[in-house]
Amino acid sequence: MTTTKNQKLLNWVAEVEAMCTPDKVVWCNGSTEEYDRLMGEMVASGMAIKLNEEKRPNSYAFNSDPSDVARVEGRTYIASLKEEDAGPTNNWIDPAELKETMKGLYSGCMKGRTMYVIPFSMGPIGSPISKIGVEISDSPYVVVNMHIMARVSDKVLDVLGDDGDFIPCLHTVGSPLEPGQEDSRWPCAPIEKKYIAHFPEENLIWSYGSGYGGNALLGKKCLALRIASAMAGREGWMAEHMLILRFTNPEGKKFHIAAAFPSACGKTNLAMLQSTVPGWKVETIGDDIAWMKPGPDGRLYAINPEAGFFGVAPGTAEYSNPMALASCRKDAIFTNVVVTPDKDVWWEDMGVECAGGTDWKNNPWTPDMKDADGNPIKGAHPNSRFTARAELCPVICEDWENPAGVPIDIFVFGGKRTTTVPLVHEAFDFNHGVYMGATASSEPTAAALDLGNVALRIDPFAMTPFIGYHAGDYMQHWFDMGEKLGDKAPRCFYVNWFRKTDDGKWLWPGFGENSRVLKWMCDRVEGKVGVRETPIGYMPIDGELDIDGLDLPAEDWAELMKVDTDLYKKTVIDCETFLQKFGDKLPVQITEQLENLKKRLS
Ligand code: GTP
Ligand code: SPV
Ligand code: MN
Repeated sequence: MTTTKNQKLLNWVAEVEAMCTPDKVVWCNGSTEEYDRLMGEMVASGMAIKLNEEKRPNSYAFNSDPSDVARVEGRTYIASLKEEDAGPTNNWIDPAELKETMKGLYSGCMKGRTMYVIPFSMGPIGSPISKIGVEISDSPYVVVNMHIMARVSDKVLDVLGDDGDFIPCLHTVGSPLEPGQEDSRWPCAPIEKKYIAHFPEENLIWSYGSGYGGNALLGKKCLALRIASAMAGREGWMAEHMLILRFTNPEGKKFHIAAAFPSACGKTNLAMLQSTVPGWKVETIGDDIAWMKPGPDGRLYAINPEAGFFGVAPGTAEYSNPMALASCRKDAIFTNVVVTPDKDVWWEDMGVECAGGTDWKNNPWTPDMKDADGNPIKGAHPNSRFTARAELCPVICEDWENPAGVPIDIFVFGGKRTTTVPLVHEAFDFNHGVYMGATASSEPTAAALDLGNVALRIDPFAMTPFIGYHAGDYMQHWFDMGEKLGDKAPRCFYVNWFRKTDDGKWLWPGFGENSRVLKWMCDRVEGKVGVRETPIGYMPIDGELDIDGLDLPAEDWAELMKVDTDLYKKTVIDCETFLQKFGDKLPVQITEQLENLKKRLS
């Protein structure tokens, strides 16, 4: 039951109940009691595994259905009233038609299940910058994850009051149960029935058929990026797929950096990096999403709307990201990892040996197992994830929940490029930085299921799957923000931690050593170091980006710092082809930047 008198909310809940016909409705309050009760029920039903209380207190593991392991971009829709408002990077269906189709699917979809009503706040509860959402879901897994990722509480309903507005987020796993029918361990619908739908003009989200991550935890990608980016475009702020960190120098001067890398390209790692530069320290503010607004002093201020980390498990190790490991030492949820015989968790490149256990498909597994082609069988899915409370991160910044946000000094763009793109370069000016962001490119990762066999994806601002409107208008919005911020706009840089040698080894050590690159950026902001001009941007003068003490052969460093104009020309052709899709919505500033770049490269 609920005490809310908010009529819009009560009407919506009643409507959804009538359409989805659950066995019962439960209003969630975010309490520990609620969390423990749902986990208890899921352990009893076999959906969750309670981990070893001594090794991993208050933590649980889940295995998804093998078909439901990541976001599904091909089934994600921006259903704006007009097709041209969704633009060339989004899937579009007429909203009336999509609602008809989805209502057909929603009809009776929660039969045999409990319908949870989850009031949540993205951003600190009650802060003027925060947004209130209410997710309706028939997945208890969604409820417990939302407890960690968003702020679920009765207090949200107090703030909402009798006539406050909220963003309705409707979710179902799309798997009704007939009387007596046994539930599957991870109910979901087949891919062709999945819909992750957004109605940007109505601030409305409808998700059907998936229980996983960004498809189901609707506060995250659906609300805080797709719906929020559309709002931000209308209202003059920014909602970006960016980590936020504070980098403090030995004198105590603070720099704030926001960085956009595509999914599974290093945001969580950079956000909690252990600096190897003596006296310099990183503190985490956010690892995935930034909401930014110009502040009273004309600078751009950022907050992290989330309350937890939904991080990529594989590769998270003591040597790579000890702060992420520490964040999931207790109170954590693991999805699609190995569960060891002593009921702890393991994944590939965790930096510790594992004799075997139960793999992400719930089968007995040992590390020597091979598939039919002789390749090792992975114990954890490449997109397996941990859900961890941000406040457990040992380097969480004291200002991480400050509703005023932190002033951004530096924007960083990037992606995974095993060739072509050097370790770091700087934009000539803000508009050039926007061009860099708009043409950022990356090789595909396991974070989305259906990208197909593309070798390279141009991924503007790492936002391609998350822009809730026309990507050309979105790019224009970036230029407009630059104009508004003037000389207070952040400095822009482009990085690539992922260059490989011909025999497949990383050229750059990465992880903590990335602090050397961040320090060079801060030195640039302070005017302490110079640059050499290249066709693609400013690059470090030899010796000014400190690589002392690294085991880095001179020829590898030269490779990391090289601008191969022939390879770059190819990338520019790919970018141009991509940008042509924008037609007359392509900002003139982009065309200008592209022409200038071509001239510099020729
Ligand atoms: P999403 O949560 O999907 O948005 O991903 P993310 O951008 O937060 O990526 P994350 O930090 O989780 O990193 C993804 C993968 O890249 C992990 O397997 C990391 O170990 C690896 N990685 C991150 N930083 C580096 C780096 O500097 N060098 C190398 N070689 N790998 C890295
Ligand atoms: C991403 O894919 O960028 C993620 C994971 O952060 S998910 O929440 O599934 O979108
Ligand atoms: Mn992400």
